Amino acid sequence: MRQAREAGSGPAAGPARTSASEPSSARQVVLVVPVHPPTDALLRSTYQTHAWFAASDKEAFLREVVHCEVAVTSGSSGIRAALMERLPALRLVACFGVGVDGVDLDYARAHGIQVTNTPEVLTEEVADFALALLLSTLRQVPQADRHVREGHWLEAAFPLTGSLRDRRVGIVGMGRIGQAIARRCSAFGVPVAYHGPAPKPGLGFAYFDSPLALAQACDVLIAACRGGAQTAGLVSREVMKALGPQGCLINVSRGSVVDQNALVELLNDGSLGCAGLDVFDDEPRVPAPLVACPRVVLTPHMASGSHTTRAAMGRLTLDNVAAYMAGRPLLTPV
Ligand code: 8YV
Repeated sequence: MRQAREAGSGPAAGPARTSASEPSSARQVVLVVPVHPPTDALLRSTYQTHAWFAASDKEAFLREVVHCEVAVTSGSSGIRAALMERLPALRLVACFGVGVDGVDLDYARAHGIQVTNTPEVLTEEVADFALALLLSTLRQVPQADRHVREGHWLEAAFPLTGSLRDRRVGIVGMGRIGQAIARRCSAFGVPVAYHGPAPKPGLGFAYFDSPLALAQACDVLIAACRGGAQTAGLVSREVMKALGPQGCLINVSRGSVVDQNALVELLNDGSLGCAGLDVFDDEPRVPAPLVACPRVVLTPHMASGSHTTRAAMGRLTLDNVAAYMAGRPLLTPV
């Protein structure tokens, strides 16, 4: 088993790991999945990179990167323990994204592999997007756009829509993103309540100790919690039923948080009013019944996907890699 190192210690701080006969491990990076192209270009121009996702001969690839200490991946894909096991020199996994549910953190911890993510730089963007999705879903903005484009306005007025007025919003997950969503909802004049592992003193919003109790008190539910085993299925069939036929579910968290099969059934039988979804169980595959459902707004996991925010995420990812390479403390260790 590899030895755990002190947080932030990169090759410059550690004992010499290479000899003349060994290929140098310094300035080499494994790219696990494709990330933001400008960040990818910066990584490729700064380091010797090895793209796992593009390697046709995986065994030859693993021999080539046997001394690589750094891997870069996305928040949504992470890196599986099975791959970490095959990278014996791995010391840093730098995630382009705030979520690290795709990284086997227990494995990383047990093997002295540090993990970084990109918190804060995407908080406001994701919260903006949650509100965009909420208003688009309730007011049926994409459906109305299609009505105009397809010439139906010439035949009939667009039907009246639901509204954010008189709604009570429940937020599942009151971390940085949940709080940024709550601030926006307050500015829109709608009351907010929340559920999380524990109440957060000083926020001034009502706390409910289960998603079901929250859904019973609200008619809009916004999932903004982290993904992973702890939150899998948190928005269950019962929770969505409690939102009711006028209820609205928004998900900017992870597909795993919502029981997707139950969601489809409840939308189709009218037990749940509408949904706005940026994340899905098996991305980029979206079940046909969701695609066919007229009361759903679907977006391709893009809440953080603006030029500005993805560039900031890229800078932070690169800064973490550079800190590791220089033996400095990591900026945003998980
Ligand atoms: C990104 C995300 O879409 O931050 C996260 O956890 O899921 C997103 O912001 C993703 O990391 C980009 O690949």
